[in-house]
Order: sequence, then structure tokens, then C-alpha cells
Amino acid sequence: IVAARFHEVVTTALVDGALAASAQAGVADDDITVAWVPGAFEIPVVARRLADGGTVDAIVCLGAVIRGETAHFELVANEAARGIADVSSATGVPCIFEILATEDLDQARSRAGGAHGNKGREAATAA
Ligand code: INI
Repeated sequence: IVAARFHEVVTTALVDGALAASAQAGVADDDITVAWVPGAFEIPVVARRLADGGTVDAIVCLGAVIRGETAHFELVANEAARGIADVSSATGVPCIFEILATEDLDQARSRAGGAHGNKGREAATAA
């Protein structure tokens, strides 16, 4: 799991969901690594490092990008998506993309253990 600290109230809930789903699927705690990065923009470089290490079967990428009043939102969301897809295709290690991109914090929270489920859980299940 590579998770961004930015909007940590959301991303910790995503990580919790991913860990719970992994445990339910029979994955041992010792077989899971959780790497925290500052923001979604930094997820691809750490995912690449893990993929190149050759010790992981899949990488679950978790983050939350929430629209602000500048183009920064688009840049971060787009580059994270592109970077994660690049890691997958370059290394052959499946990288699950679950970086929430929402208009506001409420929409993000509802997808991190709220009314719309927990996307971290879905990501780990996909992995
Ligand atoms: N990072 C996020 O994970 N989510 C955001 O909403 C966000 N916004 O909007 O600024 C964000 N920015 C930080 C970015 O990911 C990098 O950490 C930063 O630019 C340093 O490279």
C-alpha cells in the first residue's frame, strides 16, 4: 500500500479499509507494507521503487485529491494517475489506482467509510 498523507483524515480511512479487506482475504499482516508519502503526486515514485524491488505482488495506491480554487488539483490528480499507470505498464506489477478526486471533503469522506462505501477496501479486493 502506498498512501498519501495529504487529506489524512480521508486517506487513513482508505488504508484502514484496505487492511481490513486484505485480512479478510487471508493476507498475513507481515505480507503487507504500508508506505506513506506526502501527497498523491509522490505516490508513483514510491510505487516504482517497490515494484522494482521485486518483492511485491501488487501495489494499492491510495490518496485523496480535492478540488481547490487553482489548477493544482488537476495537475496533481492527472500526474498521479499517469504515473501510477506508467508503473504498472513498465514493471508488470499491478498497481491499483484509488486516488479519490472529488469536489469537496464531504464527497471524499463518503467514499472512505461513509455512504459510498470504502474505496480502499475495493482497491485491496482488486489487488
Ligand atoms: N496532494 C494530495 O494528495 N491531494 C491534494 O488535494 C493536493 N492538493 O490539492 O494540493 C495535493 N497536493 C500535494 C502534492 O501531492 C505534492 O505532495 C506536493 O505538490 C509536493 O510535490
